[in-house]
Amino acid sequence: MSSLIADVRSVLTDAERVFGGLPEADRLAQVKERLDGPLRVAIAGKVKAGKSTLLNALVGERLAPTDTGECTKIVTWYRDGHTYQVMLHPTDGGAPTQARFHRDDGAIEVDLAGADATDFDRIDVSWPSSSLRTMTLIDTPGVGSLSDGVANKAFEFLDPEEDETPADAVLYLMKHIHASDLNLLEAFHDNTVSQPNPVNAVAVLSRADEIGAGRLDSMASAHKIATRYGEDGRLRRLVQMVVPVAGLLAETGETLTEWEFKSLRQLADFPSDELEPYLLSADRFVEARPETPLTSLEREQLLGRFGLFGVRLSLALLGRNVCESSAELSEELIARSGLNDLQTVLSTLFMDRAEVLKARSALLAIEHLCTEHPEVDGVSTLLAGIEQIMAGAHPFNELTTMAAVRSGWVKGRAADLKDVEQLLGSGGAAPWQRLGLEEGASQDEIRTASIEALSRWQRKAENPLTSLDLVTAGRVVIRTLEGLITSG
Ligand SMILES: Nc1nc2c(ncn2[C@@H]2O[C@H](COP(=O)(O)OP(=O)(O)O)[C@@H](O)[C@H]2O)c(=O)[nH]1
Ligand SMILES: [Mg+2]
Repeated sequence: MSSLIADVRSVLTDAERVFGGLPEADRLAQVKERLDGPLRVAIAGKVKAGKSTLLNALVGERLAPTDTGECTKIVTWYRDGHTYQVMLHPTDGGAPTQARFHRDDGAIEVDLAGADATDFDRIDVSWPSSSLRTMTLIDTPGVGSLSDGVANKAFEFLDPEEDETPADAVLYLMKHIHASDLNLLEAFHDNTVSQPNPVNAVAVLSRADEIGAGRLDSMASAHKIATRYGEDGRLRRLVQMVVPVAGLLAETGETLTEWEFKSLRQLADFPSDELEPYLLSADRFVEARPETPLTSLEREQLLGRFGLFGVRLSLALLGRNVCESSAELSEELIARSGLNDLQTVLSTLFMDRAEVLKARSALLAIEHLCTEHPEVDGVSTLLAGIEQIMAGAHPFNELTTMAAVRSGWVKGRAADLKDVEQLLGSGGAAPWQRLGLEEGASQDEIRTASIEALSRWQRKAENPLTSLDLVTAGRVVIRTLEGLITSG
């Protein structure tokens, strides 16, 4: 792994020599900074898919403004920093300027000083936050139903044809599968390291609590639907998996206030058979008779923070004394929102592979610079060097092979294909995950399982009845297993 990073750094040094003294050298400095920095994860999807809400849940703070507002039309980066600072990057390529901002209910409202949202390419927020230390999060405006200008901007951002991809990985939020969702995903992927590549994308079935119209089994239904989506051939080609998340519940769980807890407590103490009819719809809940606890306005406020499902769930948890303090309620809401599951997925699929994903982005960026400037001396040697790493580096071969299997291009028995995917790390890159062992498996167990899998795949690769594609995939698997055995 680190030899890959070393190779990439050496290409970068060569590139610095080739572009030395030219204005493009700046771009290389950015590539270098990016290689050293946290993984960049973009949150994409249609307007109102719940992107900003989920971003806040991941950060654990209400930073990104939700719903509409001028600033939600601009791509916004949230990164860890020593100070609280907001920079505006003008569309015309001019120098970024520092902006004033205030917080509205936590959300950072940036003062554009009378300028238009289209005047800016991006907003860069630096914010001291431990969650952002390992991962820079990029909130995107979302495609569809807003003005065309904004939609185009989101496409440009995600489409690597326009520039090197600004993100190393992407979380794609969707409420339902629409044809246009699939096109957007395809636009994000590139053909350089591989064919359309599911390795750096995970889909989130967002606003999962709304699936069962507020019923308490909503999340169970959402899990079933997510599993079904995850088996859909078109989606498998594009994302690693589909995770259901109720972002609003997660965000509120992370930022629960004492007032909210007390208000829910009051509602939970009210006779439940009298309250029940008002919990059937949002309108009824807000317009409930005056003798129910809280004012209409307060109930509406709760609804905005919890959603109908969240209110019902909280009342059930408090009523049955499952939760007795705001800390307990908060923990329970987060667990039931699916946020913890998403975080596990992010850490096994993205963070554990951060070096490979960053190396990939860096090579793509240098390659892009080279193809833009074929006239510069030494560019063709650089391109050949990049090509060599792309084709030869084992971590990239793993990614390419995994993508090929998931795309249905490799023919073979379902069990074999599943075995290939797992060994290549589709369920996590740690040795125990690849070998399907328990977490904490000993070196001996890992070694034994690796040797067993190795001889299995050697036999398959030599079997004349194995399809040529599967033999090729099998060779990559064999190389992975040899690595596990020698490093163990
Ligand atoms: N019920 C429910 N509402 C949500 C959820 N996530 C977001 N919303 C609401 O959907 C609206 C749009 O959310 P936002 O995060 O701004 O979506 P974005 O346009 O994709 O960034 C807001 O009113 C949110 O409160 C969710 O998980 N459940
Ligand atoms: Mg938003």
